[in-house]
Order: sequence, then structure tokens, then C-alpha cells
Amino acid sequence: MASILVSQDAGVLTLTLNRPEKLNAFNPEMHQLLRGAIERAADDAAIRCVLLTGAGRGFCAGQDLSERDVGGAAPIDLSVSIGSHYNPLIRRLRALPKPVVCAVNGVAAGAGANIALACDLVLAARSASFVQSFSKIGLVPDSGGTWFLPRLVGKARAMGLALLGEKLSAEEAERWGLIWKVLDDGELMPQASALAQDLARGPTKGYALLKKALNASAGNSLEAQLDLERDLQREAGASDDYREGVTAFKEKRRPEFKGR
Ligand code: T3D
Repeated sequence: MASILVSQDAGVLTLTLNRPEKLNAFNPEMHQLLRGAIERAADDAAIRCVLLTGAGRGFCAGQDLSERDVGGAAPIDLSVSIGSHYNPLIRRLRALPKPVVCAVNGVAAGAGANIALACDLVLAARSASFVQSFSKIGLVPDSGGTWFLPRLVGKARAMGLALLGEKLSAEEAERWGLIWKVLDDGELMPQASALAQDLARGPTKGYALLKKALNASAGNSLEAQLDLERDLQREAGASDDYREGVTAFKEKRRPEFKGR
């Protein structure tokens, strides 16, 4: 079985992490397949939203630790794995000019938790949980964790999550503003798919621009952000979808966006 399942329907590319016996922990093949799928999503105009989820009872347990040989005396350089796999994945998810919905179906641990946080809209099953498990094995939160966490939940909670490595329930994650919404387990995939299909019918170009603006804001002054908004609005205003949106509003009908 492939370690990533890929399906496409109604403008949505669904990517399912598929190593359920390891709670969908990452190995090199999984990184490679996920990379190819996200590149396809970027290049194919028919794909207007990506939905990421996991097979089985977990979402993703981060790096597959059974692949790490820590028995010898030779120094271990994890920067190679981070630099060649995890960092490019986070950059690709953030830069993808289409919305990425993450349906966290179960435990999301280590890099698995932070990959979820790198997505644009995070939904979680009520039974799911988030664990910054890195400190339990002597590591530092990676895959953007030290950037996302303090921005999403503040430094005190980020520090608690990182130092203690305790499970945070999906409900608590929602209350803390770490994720968008918690859903009953049986509702997660139907609602995540419906949401992804709605987004796939939306103004894709506008979504890409708003994603760029929000992702840039954490590093910008208000002055710089106002200038960026002006420039992105120039682009959005030149899109077919803007014309369609305003026309549909005036004609009191639903807009039919083409994504450009
Ligand atoms: O190395 C590099 O490239 C650097 C990059 C690092 C990025 C990282 O992600 S580092 C963090 C790695 N991940 C972890 O430390 C999480 C390890 N897993 C856990 O702490 C727990 O499994 C969970 C909290 C995620 C879930 O706990 P629980 O009790 O629900 O499940 P379990 O019984 O622990 O796990 C079920 C099976 O999945 C089990 O296999 P078994 O005994 O039934 O054959 C377990 O070994 C396996 N599993 C879970 N996580 C991993 C894993 N196998 C390999 N790698 C894992 N990360």
C-alpha cells in the first residue's frame, strides 16, 4: 500500500497519510510522495483545494523513530532530515496558492502536530489530540512549531506544551485558538470534505492572495502590511473572480467563481 493515498474530486485533492500501523509516522517514501502530490496541487489549475488527513486512528506521529539508529557512537545529524524533508514540506504547504484544509482524525504528535498547524484551516475529531512530543526524546519542536505555537496560543502556553509534551485534547486546542473547529468523530470527514469542496468553488486567486497577506503579517510592521494589502488588492481587483463576485452581488445571485 502506498504511504500516501491521493484522490481528486470536485476540485479537491485529498491526501491521506497512510501508515496506520505507525500512526502515520513519516519515512522518506512518505515525504517523497507527499512532496509530489503537493507539487501536483500547485501546478494543476483543476485542483482548487487540498484536504490532508490520516488513515486509521492517528493523524501523524511525526518522524518514524524506528528508522533512527541511535545505537552507535557516531554523531547523529538531524539537520539533514529537517533541511531536506520537514522544512520544505512546511514551506510548500504555506506557499501553496490554494487553501489547505487539515482534518486531524486522531493523535497528531511531534512534526505531525506542527504539519497540521501549517495548514490553513484545521478541523479535528473530538477524540483527536495534539502533542509536542519532542521534549520526551530530547528534541526541539520542529516543522515550524516554535513559530506557530507562540503566535497561535501565546508564549506561556507554547512553552508549557513544548516543555511538558502533554497531550492537548482537540476541544482544548479549539478553546485555545490552536485550531479552527472540533467536530464529532463521525462528522469530521463529511464536514471537512464539504468545506474543502466549498473552498474549491471559491475565488482561488483571492484565497491565494489573502493567504499570502496573513502569512506575511507576523513578520511585518503595520506600515509594511498596509502596503502589502494595497499591492495584493490591486492583483485581486484585476481577477475575473472579483468581477464575477461584484456582478453576482448586484444581480442577487450566487457567484460562479472560476478561480482566476
Ligand atoms: O529524526 C528526524 O528526522 C528529526 C525530525 C523529527 C520530527 C519529529 O516528529 S520528532 C518526534 C517523533 N515522534 C514522537 O516522538 C511521537 C512518538 N509516539 C508517541 O509518543 C505515541 O505513540 C503517541 C503519543 C503519538 C500515541 O500514543 P498511543 O498510546 O496512542 O499509541 P502507541 O501505542 O504509543 O503507538 C501505536 C503504535 O504506533 C506503536 O506500535 P506497536 O507497538 O503497536 O507496534 C508505536 O510504536 C507506533 N508509533 C507511534 N509513534 C511512532 C511509532 N512508530 C514509529 N515512530 C513513531 N513516531
